[in-house]
Amino acid sequence: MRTATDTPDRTKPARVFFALWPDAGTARRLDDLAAHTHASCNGRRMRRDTFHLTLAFIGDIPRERVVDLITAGDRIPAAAFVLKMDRIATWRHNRIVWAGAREVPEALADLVARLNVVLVEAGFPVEQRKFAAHVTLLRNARADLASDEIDPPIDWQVGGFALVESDRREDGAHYKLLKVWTADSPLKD
Ligand code: 2AM
Repeated sequence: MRTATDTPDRTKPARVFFALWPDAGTARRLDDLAAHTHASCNGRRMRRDTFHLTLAFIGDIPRERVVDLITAGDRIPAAAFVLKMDRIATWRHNRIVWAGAREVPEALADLVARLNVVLVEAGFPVEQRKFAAHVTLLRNARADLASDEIDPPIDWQVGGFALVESDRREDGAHYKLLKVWTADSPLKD
């Protein structure tokens, strides 16, 4: 996270994306999983405060357009739902070890679809590849996972979504939540 003295350079583009940001308990579980997996896969562990699930990656935009993204996000109702993280896997092409869900809940698929609609309407580029719900745990990992199960699964109580700015530094990316949209109604079972 940024500190108050770490103000962004207004002339530099902002690298932004929409994401689900985990609560502290979920982040802790993901961190334990990353630690356990790191023992066999090596690679670089993501810091606990950086875990997230990207919903829509936008990339570099002029900073003055951030307000348009906030307006776009304002058009979407933030839903509460449970995301059952029960799968861990590796992508060999980029050597990422990630946690995900065997089943994408309808509320999550719906959120991604709605985001894509409002982003297109606001003139932002959207990802053409199929949405791959994942939380990156390790980068530059060796691909030798002992199991693809997260056991017991991590029940992530999603309570909304966020617009996030990424600041890439030598020690890895640092993230700033530019706006968080929180669900009005409590989680339904
Ligand atoms: P990753 O963890 O699999 O690299 C910030 O970079 C977030 O946006 C990360 O979660 C990253 O996924 C994701 N992302 C999605 N598409 C991206 C792209 N084209 N370039 C960089 N990051 C992307």
